[in-house]
Order: sequence, then structure tokens, then C-alpha cells
Amino acid sequence: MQLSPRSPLLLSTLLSSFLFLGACGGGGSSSGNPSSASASSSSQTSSEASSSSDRSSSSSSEALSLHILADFPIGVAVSAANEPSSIMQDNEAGIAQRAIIEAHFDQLTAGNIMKMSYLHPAQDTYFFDDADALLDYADANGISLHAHTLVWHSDYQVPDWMKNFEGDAAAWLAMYKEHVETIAGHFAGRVPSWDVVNEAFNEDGTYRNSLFNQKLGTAYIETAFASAREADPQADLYYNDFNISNGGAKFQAMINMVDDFIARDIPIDGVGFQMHVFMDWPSIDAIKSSFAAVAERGLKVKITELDIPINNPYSPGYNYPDNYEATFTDELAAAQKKRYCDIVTAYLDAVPADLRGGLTVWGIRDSDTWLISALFDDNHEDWPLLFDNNFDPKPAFYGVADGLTNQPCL
Ligand code: 9MR
Repeated sequence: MQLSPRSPLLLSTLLSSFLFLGACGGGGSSSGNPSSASASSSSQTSSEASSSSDRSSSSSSEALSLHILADFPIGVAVSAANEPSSIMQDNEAGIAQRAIIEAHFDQLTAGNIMKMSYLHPAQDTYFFDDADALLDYADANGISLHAHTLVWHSDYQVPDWMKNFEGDAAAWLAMYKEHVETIAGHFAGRVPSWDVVNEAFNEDGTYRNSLFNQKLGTAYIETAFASAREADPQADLYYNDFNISNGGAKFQAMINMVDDFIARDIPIDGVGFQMHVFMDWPSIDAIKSSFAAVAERGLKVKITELDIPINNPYSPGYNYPDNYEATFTDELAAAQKKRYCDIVTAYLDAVPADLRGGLTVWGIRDSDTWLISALFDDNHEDWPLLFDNNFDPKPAFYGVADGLTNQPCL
């Protein structure tokens, strides 16, 4: 199937309207007390990794540790607490995922449990138990936790009490700052980085008309950065968004904001490129120049949510149920491996070593991806991640390894 660039507008709508029906809202407690899983990292030289192009079975991955190939964090987003496929439970999925994490990743991002409604379910109630448990697990295994996210407009992540908060502008500002400072303060010293504000722009480069924008104007963004810095002076503070690796209007608006922040000494350390991309969109050239533009400003570049589905619902060729990729063939797996490798290579090429904030994949196994429901309405499978549904590494996994070790992307 010929994929072509998707409509950013459509993706924006989709990302904005995607309904989260899972375990948000706070109040739950961690139902597992994971014991250390058995897999262990083994050191890996780049010459060992260089043969990774030829590997495609799980057995060969046992000798390979992804994160050892990089001198920046290699992360993965996880479900935790009592969410489906939680890594914190002692069932098959929990144990298998912990083995993968401990072998291949040195950073985690909570896919859900550190969002606004989860951590701050009522005005006077903060709920940190689940995040603390995840952090304890990470710490015990020498893994860091990239914190996501202090401010996000998404309807199902803004707590109801905040939506209904009554008070004048000063009261709103005080409440908002307290939210940011309390949460950033709680994790201060324990997390290396925060996605401070997530997804503030529309595709056309205008500011999103979020609740925060309505109540505080666009200054809500810089207020969050200043408050986060005050509460946690050590953490790297990122602005995080999707569809900014293609050099379009949204990217330009983000760069303008960054330039303005730098000119006015608003604390910002980096830009998180979510990278929910497709097989042929954006182009590698566009990705490289987007990364480079941020690095040129002395800011860190972090790939925060990478996934690469095989099907592109915005492609004119995609037409469910008549025309879509229903089977993950060897050819598709090989093409995806190359795409992962090309993106990692672009990152290494465009971002100097001291500005590499890391690379995080948005999920472990294909069947747990958010994309199947969000992009494909649960109509059919897709295979966007590095591990298959049996937790075996896919060719894409070796594409990342090849990219990290400067191998040709084949
Ligand atoms: O993958 C996440 C999914 O499990 C959640 O239900 C959803 C709502 O909290 O958020 C998803 O993650 C989003 C991330 O936080 C921000 N960028 C877009 C991601 C995919 O929607």
C-alpha cells in the first residue's frame, strides 16, 4: 500500500478527542509489588550490535541491550498501577514487560498515571501513591523516570474540579501555580525531566483554545515553566507536542515561542518531539531540520513518544475494510525496521551529543498501542512498536540498534 502524508488537522482532532476510558481519575492504588524480573543487561559492544541487521529472533536479543548502545536515555512508555497491561503486576504481562524494560531501557514514562486528573483528583487532594510506586521500581533498577505531564488541555485529563473552578483571574492563577508547584515539588530530585506543557498549539500555529488559555491567556505556558523551575530547579523542562517534526506552521509557532522564551529568560531546557509518525511521513529531511532548529538554539531535543504504525488512515490508499494492511508481512517488518533506523540516525545526525535528551518509544508490545483504538477504531491490528504480542523483539527493534550504532539502515 502506498502511504502518503496524513492530514495533520485530522490527527490533531483525533488526538484531542481520543477518549480515555481506562484507569484515570486517581484514587486507585498500586495492586502489585513487582519482584525483580529475571532478565539482565549484558554489556554490548558496537561490533556485536553491528550484526543486528541479520537478527530477527528473540533469542538473539538476549545478548543485546538497547540502552547500552546509547549515551542518552532510551525509554519506553508504560502502564502502571492497576491499568491493563500494567508493568506493576505480577502476572504474565507484568513479568514479561519488566524483563524487557530491565534488559533494554534505562528510562520510563508513565503513559497515564502522572497526568493531571490522576495526580490531582480534587482541589485539595493529590494522589502520588501509584507514581511513587513506579518511581520506586525504576530507582531500584537504575532506571530514570521522565515525568509526563504537568499541564495538558486534553478534556479527560483536566480534572473536573479544575474545569468547574470558580474564581477570578488571580484565584485561577494561584490555583494553577499551586498545581504545578505541588506536583513538580513532590518529584523534585527524583525525576530528571518534565514535559511541562503538552500540546499547546493547533496545526495552523495558533494557540489552542484550552481551558488554561481561556482563563490565563497564553502566558499559562510560561507560568508553568517558571513554576516548575521554582519547584524543581534541577529537572530539565520540556515543551512537548506532536506534528512538530515536519517543519510546518505548528513547528514554526513552537520555535517562535521558544525564541521568545529564550529572549525573555523563561526557563526551558528542551523540546519533546512526540513523533507519532508514519512510514513515509514526515520525510527524514524534515525531521532532521526540525531537530536541528531546536538544537541550534541550545535546547535539548527529546523524542518522547515514538511509534510507527504500518497503516496510515490519512493515506488516500487506506480504506478499511477494502484496502489496508491486514497482515504484518516480512516486507512490511523490514520496511519498518529501516524507518526506525532512519529516524534514530536522523536524531544522531541532527542533535549534538550534549543536547540529546533521549529517545522514548510509546509502548512495549504492539497489542498495547494506543493507536489501534485511536487511529483504527479497534477495527484491525497494527504493529507500530518494537516488540510483538509475545514480547519478542521485531525487526524494528534491530533497526533501533542499527541506528544507535551507526550501521547502515537496511
Ligand atoms: O497512550 C496514552 C493512552 O493510553 C491514554 O489513554 C491517553 C490519555 O491519557 O494518552 C495517551 O498518551 C498520549 C500522551 O499522553 C500525549 N501525546 C499523545 C499520546 C497518545 O494519545
